[in-house]
Amino acid sequence: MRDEEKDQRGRSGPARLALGALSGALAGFAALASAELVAAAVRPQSGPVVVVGGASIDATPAPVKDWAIRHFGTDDKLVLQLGILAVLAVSALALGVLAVRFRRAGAAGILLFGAVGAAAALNRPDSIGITDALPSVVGAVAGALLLYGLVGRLTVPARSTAPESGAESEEAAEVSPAPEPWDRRGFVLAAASAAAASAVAGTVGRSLNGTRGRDAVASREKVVLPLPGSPARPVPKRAGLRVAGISPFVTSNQDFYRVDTALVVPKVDASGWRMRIHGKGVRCPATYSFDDLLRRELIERDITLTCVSNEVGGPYVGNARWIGVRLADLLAECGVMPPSRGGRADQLVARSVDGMTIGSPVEDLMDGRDALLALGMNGEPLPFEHGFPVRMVVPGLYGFVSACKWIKDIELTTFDSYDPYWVKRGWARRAPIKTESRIDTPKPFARPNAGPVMVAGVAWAQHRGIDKVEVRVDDGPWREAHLAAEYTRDTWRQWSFPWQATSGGHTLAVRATDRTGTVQTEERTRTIPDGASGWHSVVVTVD
Ligand SMILES: Nc1nc2c(c(=O)[nH]1)N[C@H]1C(S)=C(S)[C@@H](COP(=O)(O)O)O[C@H]1N2
Ligand SMILES: [Mo]
Repeated sequence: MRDEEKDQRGRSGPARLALGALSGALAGFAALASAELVAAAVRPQSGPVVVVGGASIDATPAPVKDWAIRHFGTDDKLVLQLGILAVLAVSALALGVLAVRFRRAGAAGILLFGAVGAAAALNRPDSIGITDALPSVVGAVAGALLLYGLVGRLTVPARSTAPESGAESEEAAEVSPAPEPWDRRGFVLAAASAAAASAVAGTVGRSLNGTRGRDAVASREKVVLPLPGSPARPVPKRAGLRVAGISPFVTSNQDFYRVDTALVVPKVDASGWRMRIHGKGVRCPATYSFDDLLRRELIERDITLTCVSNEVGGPYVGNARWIGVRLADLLAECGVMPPSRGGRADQLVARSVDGMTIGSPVEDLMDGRDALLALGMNGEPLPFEHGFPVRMVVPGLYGFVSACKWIKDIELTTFDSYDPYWVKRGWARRAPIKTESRIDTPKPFARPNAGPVMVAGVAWAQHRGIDKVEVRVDDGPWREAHLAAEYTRDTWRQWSFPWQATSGGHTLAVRATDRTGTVQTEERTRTIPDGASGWHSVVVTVD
């Protein structure tokens, strides 16, 4: 066996496949890095991982999404992106190995991923057109070319010494000195420069994407919220109980739960923001700027927001002080009538800059409750995560049927003619908040000492109000808890129950009664389609 033949054998073995895999990984890295750079030029939301992630979120069946929210909480988006990156990494390695044998197929595989990214980008609800496909396309082409080139270095340069004439070629090859088994130097050089170039492209893209929201950040910092014409009344001392471990009456912006489908938090520049009101029965459609809203009479209200995905005892409920414009006033100015007064539209569909659609009953929005277009939260402009510059907040309705963040459009329509985002995915069209209560302290599986133990928590039935909270220890009778003063019926209410704990294991349960006299039902239901029900209970061991 001649030397170069041996070399050739060796090269098609594991070492060459490993170098193929490395080429694949480099190509994948180059693809993502150049896509990031192009996305910075087009718009950050058009990057392949973001659009594929967004498409996955939209396509995820409701029960799976619910499970993800339950298990990963607000980290669900991070987990999703890491998942996508893992799939891409494995695919890149595999395509690299494939390319060692089938160079074109490997490169074509990368292009195929690019096509998937481009298709996802063009189908995003917030797509601004064909340019959204550019990051995926450019990235894939860069990756494919790199893979093709790198793998080329792994094979013997065919007849590196050009024969004098065709007839002699066979012989010439036989007698020529053994060619370099593969272009080792070329490969290392190309791989290293590709890695370096990708790192630079990726870093530049990242930082450009980061500065992209600068105008939005500046516009938010410039906002001065005027004093509300109708301020919230001060929270009475007796609305907050002094019990360690109880949810504070007002949830800070920091601690406020966040639930949305946005992989990249929309950064909207308030100075360019416009919101249109139009649709069925809108006599005079209108468009508002942020300043238009700031100049109007503002009202300030404490309203407790609840997510339909909140499990019994779960964390997706919070109470904030909102400042904003009364939505019913704007609607009335546009000539909108509630259905009970002959209005043609029974559903208001709010659209966000990221393509979310949220439908609320017009009747509820105009029945006198403080349905808000909120501009501020707990004394500052809305945080970006919570909908800057403007969002809706409606007492008594779950967030998915009322609380559109980053709102940009309000369309009056009917429930019969349009299903918004969540309804298309199996959630209810109408979803008033269910009467619920939660034990904040003691925590599950806590080990308090025998003797006096303060059991405490919150109860909510927004826009109906909480009238009674009862606590039950094991199979004992329901006993009334102490209720903190009610602030308004649109906020949650704290409660406490002094318990003489005896040693051993105990189950504490809580239930609330709302002002319509309805007792919180024991019947456990899932969150989908219209919110979880059931009693919250906590098991503790008393030492
Ligand atoms: N644009 C947009 N608005 C949205 C959502 C969303 O996914 N996108 N989620 C809704 C849901 S399900 C809830 S419960 C509330 C949560 O508001 P928060 O994140 O400020 O707590 O926002 C609502 N508004
Ligand atoms: Mo929600």
